Amino acid sequence: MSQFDITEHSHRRFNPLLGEWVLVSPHRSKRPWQGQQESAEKDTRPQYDPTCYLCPTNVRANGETNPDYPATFVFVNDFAALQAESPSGSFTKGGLLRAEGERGICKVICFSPRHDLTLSDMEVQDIKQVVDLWQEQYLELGALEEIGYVQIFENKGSVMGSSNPHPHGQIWAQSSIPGEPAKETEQQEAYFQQNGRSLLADYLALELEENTRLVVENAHFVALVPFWAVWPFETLVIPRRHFQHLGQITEEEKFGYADIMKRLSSVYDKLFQTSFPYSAGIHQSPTDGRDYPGWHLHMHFYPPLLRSATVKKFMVGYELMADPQRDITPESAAERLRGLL
Ligand code: H2U
Ligand code: ZN
Repeated sequence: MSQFDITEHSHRRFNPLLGEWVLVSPHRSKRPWQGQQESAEKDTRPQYDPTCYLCPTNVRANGETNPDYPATFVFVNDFAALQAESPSGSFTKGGLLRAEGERGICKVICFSPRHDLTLSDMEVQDIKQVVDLWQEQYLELGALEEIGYVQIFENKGSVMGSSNPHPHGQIWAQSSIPGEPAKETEQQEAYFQQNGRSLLADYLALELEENTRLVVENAHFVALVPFWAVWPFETLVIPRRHFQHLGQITEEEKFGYADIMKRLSSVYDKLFQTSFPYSAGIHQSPTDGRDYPGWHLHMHFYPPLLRSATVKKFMVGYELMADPQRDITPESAAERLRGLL
């Protein structure tokens, strides 16, 4: 038998942020494809769409009129999945049937008044204002007694379930800490307790040394395809400085963040010559009043596209039943993205 080669042979990779494994099958990326093709999204949108519920001056589903906002705009989601006034309480039976009331606040954030833009088209100066708003919202919502965690995210493209092409994201803030950030909390705090350093700072140092999975970087942030990536062109955006949450980011770092967002989304758009769909989200420390010295803020980009604007990756079969799996290696995905800079 030949010697184990990570670029050729099936292997499992460990995700230290979640404490979970991913199956990587590099040889399998050569298989033919005759399955479903997603239709590519045509991008010919007007600057202002009179039927868009996010454009300035338009009326939303609940009858409210959006102001004529010049930059960003935030409002409470008219169809919120979580409500602040929801009664607390719990239900249990036999230890196996368990339910707990969950309170929260859901908001929608418009990144720009322009209906036709996405983050990749926006000026760094304007994206920085989105970062300002994320910071303000994290601090405002996180300060509320009943809020233990604030999730900021963006669904981009109809294939990711976005209901509207107007550039926007969402915030769901809730009383408990949901699954993914709870796992990341456990892993990061355990690592910090053991090593006295941040897991992601140590990981970033390794990646800078290996220099095979980096995509774009500037003085404050690095975007890379993580060693344990599940989605074909998944990336992780990590600030070079170890800080827990957006309340601690400096003005200069905010510009660095905006610059990385612009450059990364531009590279993504070039990959399959399409407005690249993804779900992206910021993970940062919980706001339940506890101290989380190990937490290192970061952002995940999970794009579903695999080999063209029309062929996406499915999470089915083995992945639903066992572990996530990928064919093209994170190293080759990073190389392809870097080549588009
Ligand atoms: P998505 O495109 O990611 O679904 O986000 C849009 C959100 O906007 C969605 O959660 C809300 C939906 O509930 N919405 C309003 O709050 N008001 C409206 O008039 C329509 C949609
Ligand atoms: Zn619009």
